[in-house]
Amino acid sequence: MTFSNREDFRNKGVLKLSSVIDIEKILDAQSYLWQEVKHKFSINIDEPSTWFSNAHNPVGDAGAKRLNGMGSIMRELKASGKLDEIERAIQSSIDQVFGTHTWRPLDLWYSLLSFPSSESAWNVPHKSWHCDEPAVVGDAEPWSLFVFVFLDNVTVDMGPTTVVSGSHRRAERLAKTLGTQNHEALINAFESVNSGLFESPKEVTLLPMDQVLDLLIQEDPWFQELVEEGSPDQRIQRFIEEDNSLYGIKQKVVTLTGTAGDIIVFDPRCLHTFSANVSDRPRQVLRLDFRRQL
Ligand SMILES: O=C(O)CCC(=O)C(=O)O
Repeated sequence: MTFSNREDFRNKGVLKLSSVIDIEKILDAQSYLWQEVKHKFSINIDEPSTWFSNAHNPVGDAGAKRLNGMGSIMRELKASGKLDEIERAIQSSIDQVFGTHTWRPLDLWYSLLSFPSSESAWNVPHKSWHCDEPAVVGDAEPWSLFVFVFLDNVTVDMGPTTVVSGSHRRAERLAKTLGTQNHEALINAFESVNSGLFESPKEVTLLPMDQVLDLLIQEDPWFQELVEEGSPDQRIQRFIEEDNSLYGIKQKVVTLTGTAGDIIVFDPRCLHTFSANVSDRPRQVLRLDFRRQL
């Protein structure tokens, strides 16, 4: 069971762990979060008329509207200890899957709160696909794990993060032939998650994250189509429902949906992007990152 979870994560770059956090703790965290949001932005979750009363915040294009300025709220929530019990529950599930003392959380929590947008139908997004870590040759694991924490039920229409599962392995494969050395600046920029991993950073061969999408597009029309517009029916069929693979690696768009109390562990080398929240509820998701232990 544990082994298969780890294998699944290794293959897909995404792993859902259900009911990790007790619902009472989730409801407490929800209420702390919204108290702060109300205090700082005069936004009340139960009163949609308050969500956009400030024309400049939430910000973002038609698809995804987020609150600028959530960083200080998340820092205060973390410092107050109000997220500690949730963090312990997450750590214990991570330990069960990956082994104790293999991954430890950073101090930083992120808010991925997003508000309903003006778009009417959900579609597989075509914009802003990116990776958040380079693919390092000889390293089957990322430097960090992103853990998405569901404070509420999140369905597809609520603008879940979308991920190309398997794409981290396609990036690894490309890195073997097209990776280069002398990326000290890039490696140093990730010091909070990779310090101590490399004796000689300039000799590390890697594929920087800003090269991955273009190279995938060059070798595979599936990725070319991914970044082009199309109707929801056609794109959902092509990218979510159909099975596709190349070089023995399955690729599929998966949506990070879940139930309050679930977590999803994500490999930041996978291509991913936001999607439009076309529902009438804010998406209540937080993110906590873990780093590899030496
Ligand atoms: O808000 C989203 O769904 C996108 C999240 C994302 O890109 C990230 O957490 O790195």
